[in-house]
Amino acid sequence: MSFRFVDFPLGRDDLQSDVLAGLTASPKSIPPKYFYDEQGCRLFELICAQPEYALTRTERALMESRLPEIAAAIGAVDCIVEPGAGDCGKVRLLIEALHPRGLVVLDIAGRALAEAAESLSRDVPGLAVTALGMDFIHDLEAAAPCLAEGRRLVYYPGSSIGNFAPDEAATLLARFHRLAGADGQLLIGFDLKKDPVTLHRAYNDAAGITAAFNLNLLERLNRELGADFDPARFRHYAYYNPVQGRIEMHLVSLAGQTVTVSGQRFHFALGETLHTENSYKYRRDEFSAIAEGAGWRPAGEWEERGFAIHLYRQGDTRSPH
Ligand code: AVI
Repeated sequence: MSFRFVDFPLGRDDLQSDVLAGLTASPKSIPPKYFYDEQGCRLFELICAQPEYALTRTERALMESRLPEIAAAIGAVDCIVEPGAGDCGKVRLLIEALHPRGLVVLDIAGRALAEAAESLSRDVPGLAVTALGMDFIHDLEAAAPCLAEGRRLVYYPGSSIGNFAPDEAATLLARFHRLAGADGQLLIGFDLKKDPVTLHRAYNDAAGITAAFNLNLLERLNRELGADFDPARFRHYAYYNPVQGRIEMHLVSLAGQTVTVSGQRFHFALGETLHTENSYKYRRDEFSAIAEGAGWRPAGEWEERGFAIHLYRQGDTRSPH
C-alpha cells in the first residue's frame, strides 16, 4: 500500500470576507461551496437519497451499466485525478475497471479526504494514492507536481460542474485540460435539461431535506461568524429558470429584518432574497461546445434518464482560457 497526504493551507476560502462581500452586494448572495460544513455534507447525502433527486442514483446506475464500454473508450490510464473527491466513493468503480498505477484525489475537506483515501489505498494494493487537502478552485495548479507521468484521466462526476456559471465552467475545464497534459482525458458527469417540473421537484423534495440544506447555511453563519439569523424568518425557495437554464436556490426573507454578521448589520426587506446556489442544466450540444472551447475533443458520451457522462481527449490546444 502506498499513501500520502499533503495539506495545502494557502488559498483557503475565507468564509468571513466572502460572506460580508456577498451580503453587501445587490442582490445578496453567498457562494454555494459554504453549504458543506459537517451538517451540510450529511444533508447533501440525504438529498441524494430522496426520490425526487435522481441525479446521483442515475449517474451511479449509468456508470455501473456502461462501465465496460466507458473503460474501453478510455483505454490505458496511468493516473486518475479527481477534484472534489469527497469520500472517494465514486472513483472506486473506475479504479476496478482501469487499474491505474496512481490516484490523486483533491478536496477542501482535507481530513475526511485523507481518511477515505487511505482506506481506499488499503483496499487496492499496488495503487499509489495521493490525497491533497486543497480548494482546487484556488490551487488546482499546485497539484501538477504530485501527478504521475503518463496518461492521465481527470474525473469530475456528480454534475458539480453545474454549480459554476457557463463561463466559469469553461475556465475550469481549460484548467483541467492543462493539468491532464499530453494524452490526457476528461470523464465528466452533468445533469441534462429536462421537464422543468421534474427539475423543480428535485430541489423541492417533499421531506424538506433540500430546504434544511439551504437553511443550514444560516445556522453555519450563526455558529462560525457569530451571526444572529433566525432561520424561521427565511423561506427556502428553489425554482427552474428556463431562460438561464438553471435551478436557482434562494433564501427569501419573510419579514423586514436586520441581521448582524461578524459585527456588521445587514437589512433584509420583506421578500428580499439571499441567492445561495445555481445548478446549471445543459443539452449535450451545449455542454460539448463549452468543453471544446476549453480545448477538449469529444471521445464518447453515455446518457440515461436525464443524466450524461462525456469523455473528452486532448484536442488541438486552442483553449482561449
Ligand atoms: C453538488 N451539486 C451538483 C448539487 C446540485 O444538484 O447542484 C447540489 C445540490 N443543491 C441542492 N440539491 C443538490
